[in-house]
Amino acid sequence: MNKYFQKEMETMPVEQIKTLQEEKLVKQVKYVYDNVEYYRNLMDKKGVKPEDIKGLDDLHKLPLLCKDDLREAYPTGLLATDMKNCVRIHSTSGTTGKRVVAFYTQHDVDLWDDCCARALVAAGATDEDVCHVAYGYGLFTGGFGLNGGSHKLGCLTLPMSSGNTDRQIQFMMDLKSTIICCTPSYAAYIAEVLKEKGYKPEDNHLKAGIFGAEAWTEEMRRDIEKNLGIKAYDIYGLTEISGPGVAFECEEQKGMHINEDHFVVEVIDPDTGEVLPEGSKGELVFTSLDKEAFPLLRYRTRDICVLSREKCSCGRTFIRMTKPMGRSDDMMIIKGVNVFPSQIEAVLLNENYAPNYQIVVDRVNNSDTLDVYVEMKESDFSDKVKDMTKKEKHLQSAIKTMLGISPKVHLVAPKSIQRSEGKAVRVIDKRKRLGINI
Ligand code: DLL
Repeated sequence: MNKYFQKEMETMPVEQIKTLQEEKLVKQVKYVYDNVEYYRNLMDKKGVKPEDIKGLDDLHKLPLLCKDDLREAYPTGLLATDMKNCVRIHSTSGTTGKRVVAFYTQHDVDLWDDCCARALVAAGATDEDVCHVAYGYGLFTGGFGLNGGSHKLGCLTLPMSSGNTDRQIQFMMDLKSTIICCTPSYAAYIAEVLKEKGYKPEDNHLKAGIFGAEAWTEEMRRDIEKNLGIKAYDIYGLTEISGPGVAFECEEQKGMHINEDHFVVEVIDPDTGEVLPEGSKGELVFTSLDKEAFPLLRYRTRDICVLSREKCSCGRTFIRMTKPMGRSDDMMIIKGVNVFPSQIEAVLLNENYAPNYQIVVDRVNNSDTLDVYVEMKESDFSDKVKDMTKKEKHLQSAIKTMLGISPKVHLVAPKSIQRSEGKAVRVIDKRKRLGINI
């Protein structure tokens, strides 16, 4: 069984990776300057010319690019090639403002497929596997991305898309799916429905799952692994930088290897934009190295992570990123305290609740309120008010210990919180209606 999809790249000595990145970077910067007026203007404003970028040490001289730039340049302002050379678009699921549209040439799709194939192989997949892709297909990159990787590897690909969970289960059982790719929240839901239908974890043929596109905790990983009887791997990516497969987990499950032959990564202080030394916690910034249609230089992801160059026992030499610790724009400030939904999720799973919850933030009489709605498991459900109140108080105090502020916890009936088939909506921040800048 092959341990790597592209061994030469994935295990290249670090010094060589850096040399490769330098060569590609110089070319990509010139290509962007020559072909993307929007970015050329930003560089001119900063007084940087392509000749000033001779290697990785010069990267910080380039202007940072953020989502607002992409919105401003919508739809084609950052396109670097003629539209006739493009074969596909994808788009973000943004609910506010203009969507972001990313373009791909065939070359871009090929590289992206490689990245996803690497992720599949790292999760133990071979061409003998049946790869069940239950990420959404369409403008979202999840379905097509993993589909492309699965094809390239030669798996039998089931392009299920998300939703219609009964049909997912029927195909999974009848066609003996061995690898499942979907959001972690959908995997948890599929596991729940399997259980309801009377299946035990050992009844399915799955051996691994490739889950990403949203924040999920180690506790949730253990839950999914137990309930589906699989090993659960993380995968990271974003539409602007291609889609899933920018980084992927190996059997170590200690952070995700970033495909450094295609992307350079930096970590910056989200407030000042200053580049931070390796090992610091900060915002991830990516620079594409060999894209044709939608190359982005120094794109701010808003994802907060730590990078590590520590040697990995899997043999891959690509730098690793931690699971994003929430997005800097996912972070809620409640009563002045920074709160990430993942902190609340970790408490709930530690306390043996299922990952079905919703967080509602509001402001009443000028004071922030935090309500956490948590679904009971069937087995824990009680119609005795006293029992429920005791459980709510216990959870309230566990969350207070984690966050430092006290939420109001509401235990709600099993199945009363809407399940997600794609990215779960965990937070409703009602303060937005007050025009508060949150
Ligand atoms: O979510 C691409 C993707 C599809 C990744 C399938 C993995 C699997 P967007 O819709 O553009 O693209 O959202 C990108 O999702 O900036 C992160 O905040 C978040 N995200 C993606 N992967 C992870 C992950 C896809 N593994 C945004 N853990 C990113 C936590 C993730 N957050």
